[in-house]
Amino acid sequence: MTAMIRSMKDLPSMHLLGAGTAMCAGCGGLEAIHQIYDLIGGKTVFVNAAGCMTLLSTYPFTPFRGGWIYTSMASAPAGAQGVRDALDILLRKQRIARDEDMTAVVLAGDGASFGMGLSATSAAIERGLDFLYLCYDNEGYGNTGQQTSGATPHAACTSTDSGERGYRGWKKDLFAIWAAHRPAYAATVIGADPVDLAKKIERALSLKGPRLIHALAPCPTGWDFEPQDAIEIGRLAIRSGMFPLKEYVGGAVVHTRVPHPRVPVEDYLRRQGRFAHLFAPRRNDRLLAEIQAQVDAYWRGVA
Ligand SMILES: Cc1ncc(C[n+]2csc(CCOP(=O)(O)OP(=O)(O)O)c2C)c(N)n1
Ligand code: SF4
Ligand SMILES: [Mg+2]
Repeated sequence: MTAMIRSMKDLPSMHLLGAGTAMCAGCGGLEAIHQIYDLIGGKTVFVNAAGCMTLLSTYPFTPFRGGWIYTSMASAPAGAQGVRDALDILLRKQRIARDEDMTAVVLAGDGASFGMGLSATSAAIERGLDFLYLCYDNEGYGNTGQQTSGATPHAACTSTDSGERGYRGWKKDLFAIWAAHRPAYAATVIGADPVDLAKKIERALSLKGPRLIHALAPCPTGWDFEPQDAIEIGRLAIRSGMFPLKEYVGGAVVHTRVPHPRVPVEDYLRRQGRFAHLFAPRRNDRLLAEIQAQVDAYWRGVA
């Protein structure tokens, strides 16, 4: 097998992604990106905002078979605009053929997607930019030590919010922020449900315009659980209703999985060290009830 590999392009993507990199074992973001990359393939230019996934590339190598560009945290959607414009000019001047066209793909974490890059994202959607936006959401600034981000869930402990209450704020709703812009498509996915993920990627690829794929990324390092539990934690995020799987297309929101019966949120929370303060030294019934009530209210609103 080794003798047949003449270049990086001869390797299947599953081997390329993560090979020789500094990613953590059990990384849920990497799991989702593996699956997504297998579907969207190498005719892509990845515009990667600074974060954990930039470690996939070690200059001068990148596991992406198309193109890869590194940007500052706030600038990936602007970078994607530049890529799209350049490709359109090359097409117009017939410097590349139609079948050589590529898809501009933003790859960004939640810190970039929910916070620093939000204004550039909003502007790109407003302009109707034809791009895919992949947000892997590990619910904190993972690469710099899991500081609180706009995606951090209520009561979670991070390196900047600790103590009995953890983070006092609430996770922003990125899907709703995108939907309010009336994009071509928006979906939430998780690597632990590959069938649902694959259907959504296929739907996104069949459309043009701004398209969001928001992947929850269970993060053993930042959430404090054993790497082998990553899939189980991801499934519990869905079964507890904490992370709804849904899509926005043609102006309508459809839930693609409705957990029934839902397991209590504490089944999900107690598996993660970032919520350990809710269970010991004393059980914090008030905070647990607050989180459960918010999830219950969400699902009451789902027809
Ligand atoms: C403007 C700016 N501020 C801070 C940083 C330092 N920095 C690099 S990666 C990172 C964390 C990014 O968090 P997120 O987008 O959630 O991605 P993750 O690291 O979790 O994969 C930070 C703060 C930066 N690159 N640019
Ligand atoms: S810190 Fe979390 S998101 Fe980043 S590589 Fe490690 S497991 Fe993945
Ligand atoms: Mg993050």
